[in-house]
Amino acid sequence: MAERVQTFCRICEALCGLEVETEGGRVTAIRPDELHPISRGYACVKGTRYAGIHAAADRINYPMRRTPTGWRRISWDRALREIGARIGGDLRRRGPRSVAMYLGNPTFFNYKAMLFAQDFMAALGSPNLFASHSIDCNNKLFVAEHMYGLGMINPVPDLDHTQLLVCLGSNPAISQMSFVRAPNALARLRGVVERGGRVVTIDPRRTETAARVGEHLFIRPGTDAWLLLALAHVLFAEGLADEALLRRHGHGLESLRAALVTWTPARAAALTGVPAASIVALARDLAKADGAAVYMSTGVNMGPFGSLAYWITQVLNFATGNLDRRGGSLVPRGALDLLAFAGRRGRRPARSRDGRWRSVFDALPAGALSEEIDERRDGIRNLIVCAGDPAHSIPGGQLRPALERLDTLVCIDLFVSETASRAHYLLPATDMLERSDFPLGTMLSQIGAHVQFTEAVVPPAFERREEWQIFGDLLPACGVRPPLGNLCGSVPQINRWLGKVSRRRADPDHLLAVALAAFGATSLRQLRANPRGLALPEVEPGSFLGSRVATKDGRVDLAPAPLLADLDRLAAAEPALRERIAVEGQVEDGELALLLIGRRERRSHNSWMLNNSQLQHPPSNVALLHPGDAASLGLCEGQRAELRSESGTARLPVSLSEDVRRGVVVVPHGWGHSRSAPGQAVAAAPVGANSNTLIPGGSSHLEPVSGQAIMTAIPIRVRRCEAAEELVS
Ligand SMILES: Nc1nc2c(c(=O)[nH]1)N[C@H]1C(S)=C(S)[C@@H](COP(=O)(O)OP(=O)(O)OC[C@H]3O[C@@H](n4cnc5c(=O)[nH]c(N)nc54)[C@H](O)[C@@H]3O)O[C@H]1N2
Ligand SMILES: Nc1nc2c(c(=O)[nH]1)N[C@H]1C(S)=C(S)[C@@H](COP(=O)(O)OP(=O)(O)OC[C@H]3O[C@@H](n4cnc5c(=O)[nH]c(N)nc54)[C@H](O)[C@@H]3O)O[C@H]1N2
Ligand code: SF4
Ligand SMILES: [Mo]
Repeated sequence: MAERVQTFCRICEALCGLEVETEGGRVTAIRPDELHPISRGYACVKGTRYAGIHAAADRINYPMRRTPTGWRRISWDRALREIGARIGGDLRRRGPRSVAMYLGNPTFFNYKAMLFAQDFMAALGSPNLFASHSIDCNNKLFVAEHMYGLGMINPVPDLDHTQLLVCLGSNPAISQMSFVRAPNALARLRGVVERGGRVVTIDPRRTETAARVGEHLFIRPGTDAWLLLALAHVLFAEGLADEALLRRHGHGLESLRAALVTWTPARAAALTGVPAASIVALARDLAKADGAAVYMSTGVNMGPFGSLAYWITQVLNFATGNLDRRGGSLVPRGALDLLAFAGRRGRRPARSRDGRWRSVFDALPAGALSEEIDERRDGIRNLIVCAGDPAHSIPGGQLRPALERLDTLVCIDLFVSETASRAHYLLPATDMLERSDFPLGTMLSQIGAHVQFTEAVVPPAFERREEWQIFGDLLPACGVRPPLGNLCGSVPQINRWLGKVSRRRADPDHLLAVALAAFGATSLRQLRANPRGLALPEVEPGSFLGSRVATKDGRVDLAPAPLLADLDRLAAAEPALRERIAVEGQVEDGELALLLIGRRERRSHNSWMLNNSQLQHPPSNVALLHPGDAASLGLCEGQRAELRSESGTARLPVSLSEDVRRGVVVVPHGWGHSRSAPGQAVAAAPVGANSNTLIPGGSSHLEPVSGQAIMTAIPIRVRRCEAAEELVS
């Protein structure tokens, strides 16, 4: 008999409501949930075609061990025993630093995996936890820690009430944004304009968003910090900053004001390409608007000055009175008092072996991982990768040979990713339809407060297992006894007690029920009774400043020392940037110097949605160029160009578009999977190139303040391929 159940998508932060039809434990259809209170019938194709992931022919369904002749299926018992013996042996011989873990993006949409993975590493005593947030948003987490006292405090633009949204480095129409839960983000942006407000997109490309809503300003990639500083400069120079407010709820105002003096609109205009008059006008509009929000996302995070940019973004919102106000940016509370919860779970910051990098949000920079893998004392010898494809997603090619040097590489994944193709063991994970879940990782990104719990829609197929179980079983297999209170130990411990008196077994959802009872705005029982979730009280404007700022003195740090110091690096970058600008557009030896940026596509998702056979993908990714730049290279639509950087070379067909700023080339990420075949049959089929081949990696290419990998505004040289070369992919 067909059954319909409500759940929510956990591919991106929108968490759209889905309605899944099942028959006999099989998924027969996935539709947007028309009655969902937040997504209101919206869902994108990645969610509605998720059956192509759930039932993919090339899913990992059993534990596998690599042998000289290929993958061999083994039992779970044997896999855990063997991995435990290898890791446990190194732990005893070489110490805890010999074991590392990399958590990829889907981990943070999977509350059990996220918590158990962290506790697994804590039980080993290893500081070597790496995570995808350092190739995504480390700058935000770092700045939030310094300004607000906790990495998880990132004010969210109040899209449904704002009168002026300034959006830098984000393409909401395609991505649904980051650090914001806003399903159908484009409709919300249109709503701003329909209310008589404005949306200003600042991006080197007139994006799908900018083409559909509001106004657009082209900016030279990598220069946002100058623009933002100039906006702040105008506010203070013209007396538009609310200094009384800044003094009441912040400290460091004098240092901030002094630091802003030299960063004028004229200085910014020369480097950003945004006219000084536009900068001055925008600053005044921000001060005047009845609710304004400056928002930035990965296009700025991944730039060379992402931390400076996020700092000044916060300053702009605060100084215009728009932090903690309706129509400005608000700090949600979530269904679980995470700030209280986090205080209890806080781990001490870790350092990389050479002391150079400090952990941000509990993880060391992934861009430095390859350098930590070696035979030397304290070198990493064993790596567990959970829901990530670091070989594909981290810039540069350094990690691939480093993975080959490991004694043990274990991948817990759905597919044989580029990383997993190098593993010694593959462990089959459940997908989002096969497990219960609670949106812990995204809880503070949501203003219209709502929380949903989902049961597993179907039982795990084949021998797929949840990550929490794997970590819980692997720990004793490594010969490690978890300390009291460690999640990996507590569920098995409770079950040992329960086993004596009852047939019931505990799982992490029981612990969630306890956490909700202690810190929650609702209970798990109520959530289970309401499968479309529950509305919670709206976050009240005025509830953050003076009450929930988590710094020692309860006030916002307006001028954190590492950010003030980084202004010198910004100033020092100017001469080279000016030189670059002077020769922009000049062809030399048949080559043009351009800046590489990325983009996301509707049907792809980071490295892995090309595996979805239910989604039609074009045969290759393309390099987007302005027609003027293409003409100067003699390139026509569809012809192949060679792109070359200090780190690598890629050949791609070009596509011409007036929507791209001159001097810029755009290559979407997530393509070029040929290395991972066999195992990723679908993804390996389209050709294309991995943009990370062109982006230099390693710790010398990390933003020095936060350890965020620099992945946009990458200098490259582009030339037309000769006819013979066009045949080579
Ligand atoms: N050049 C360039 N590089 C980028 C980016 C870019 O824009 N340009 N974007 C960056 C960003 S924002 C991010 S977040 C990172 C992502 O970097 P990663 O997190 O390293 O990579 P993903 O592509 O998200 O890989 C996710 C993996 O998890 C698997 N998976 C999916 N669901 C599950 C699950 O439920 N359980 C388990 N165990 N596995 C699962 C998928 O099969 C896939 O192999 O990439 C970054 N890299
Ligand atoms: N369809 C789809 N949706 C996704 C994803 C996906 O892969 N596919 N990934 C998800 C993930 S993990 C994340 S983190 C979010 C990210 O969500 P967003 O941050 O919105 O990511 P993008 O859509 O890549 O938008 C980044 C924008 O920055 C611009 N940009 C590049 N360099 C610069 C610069 O120097 N300055 C400025 N001002 N702009 C610049 C690019 O042109 C691009 O339009 O999306 C999520 N949603
Ligand atoms: S926008 Fe698409 S991928 Fe993101 S949660 Fe909604 S359905 Fe899933
Ligand atoms: Mo991301």
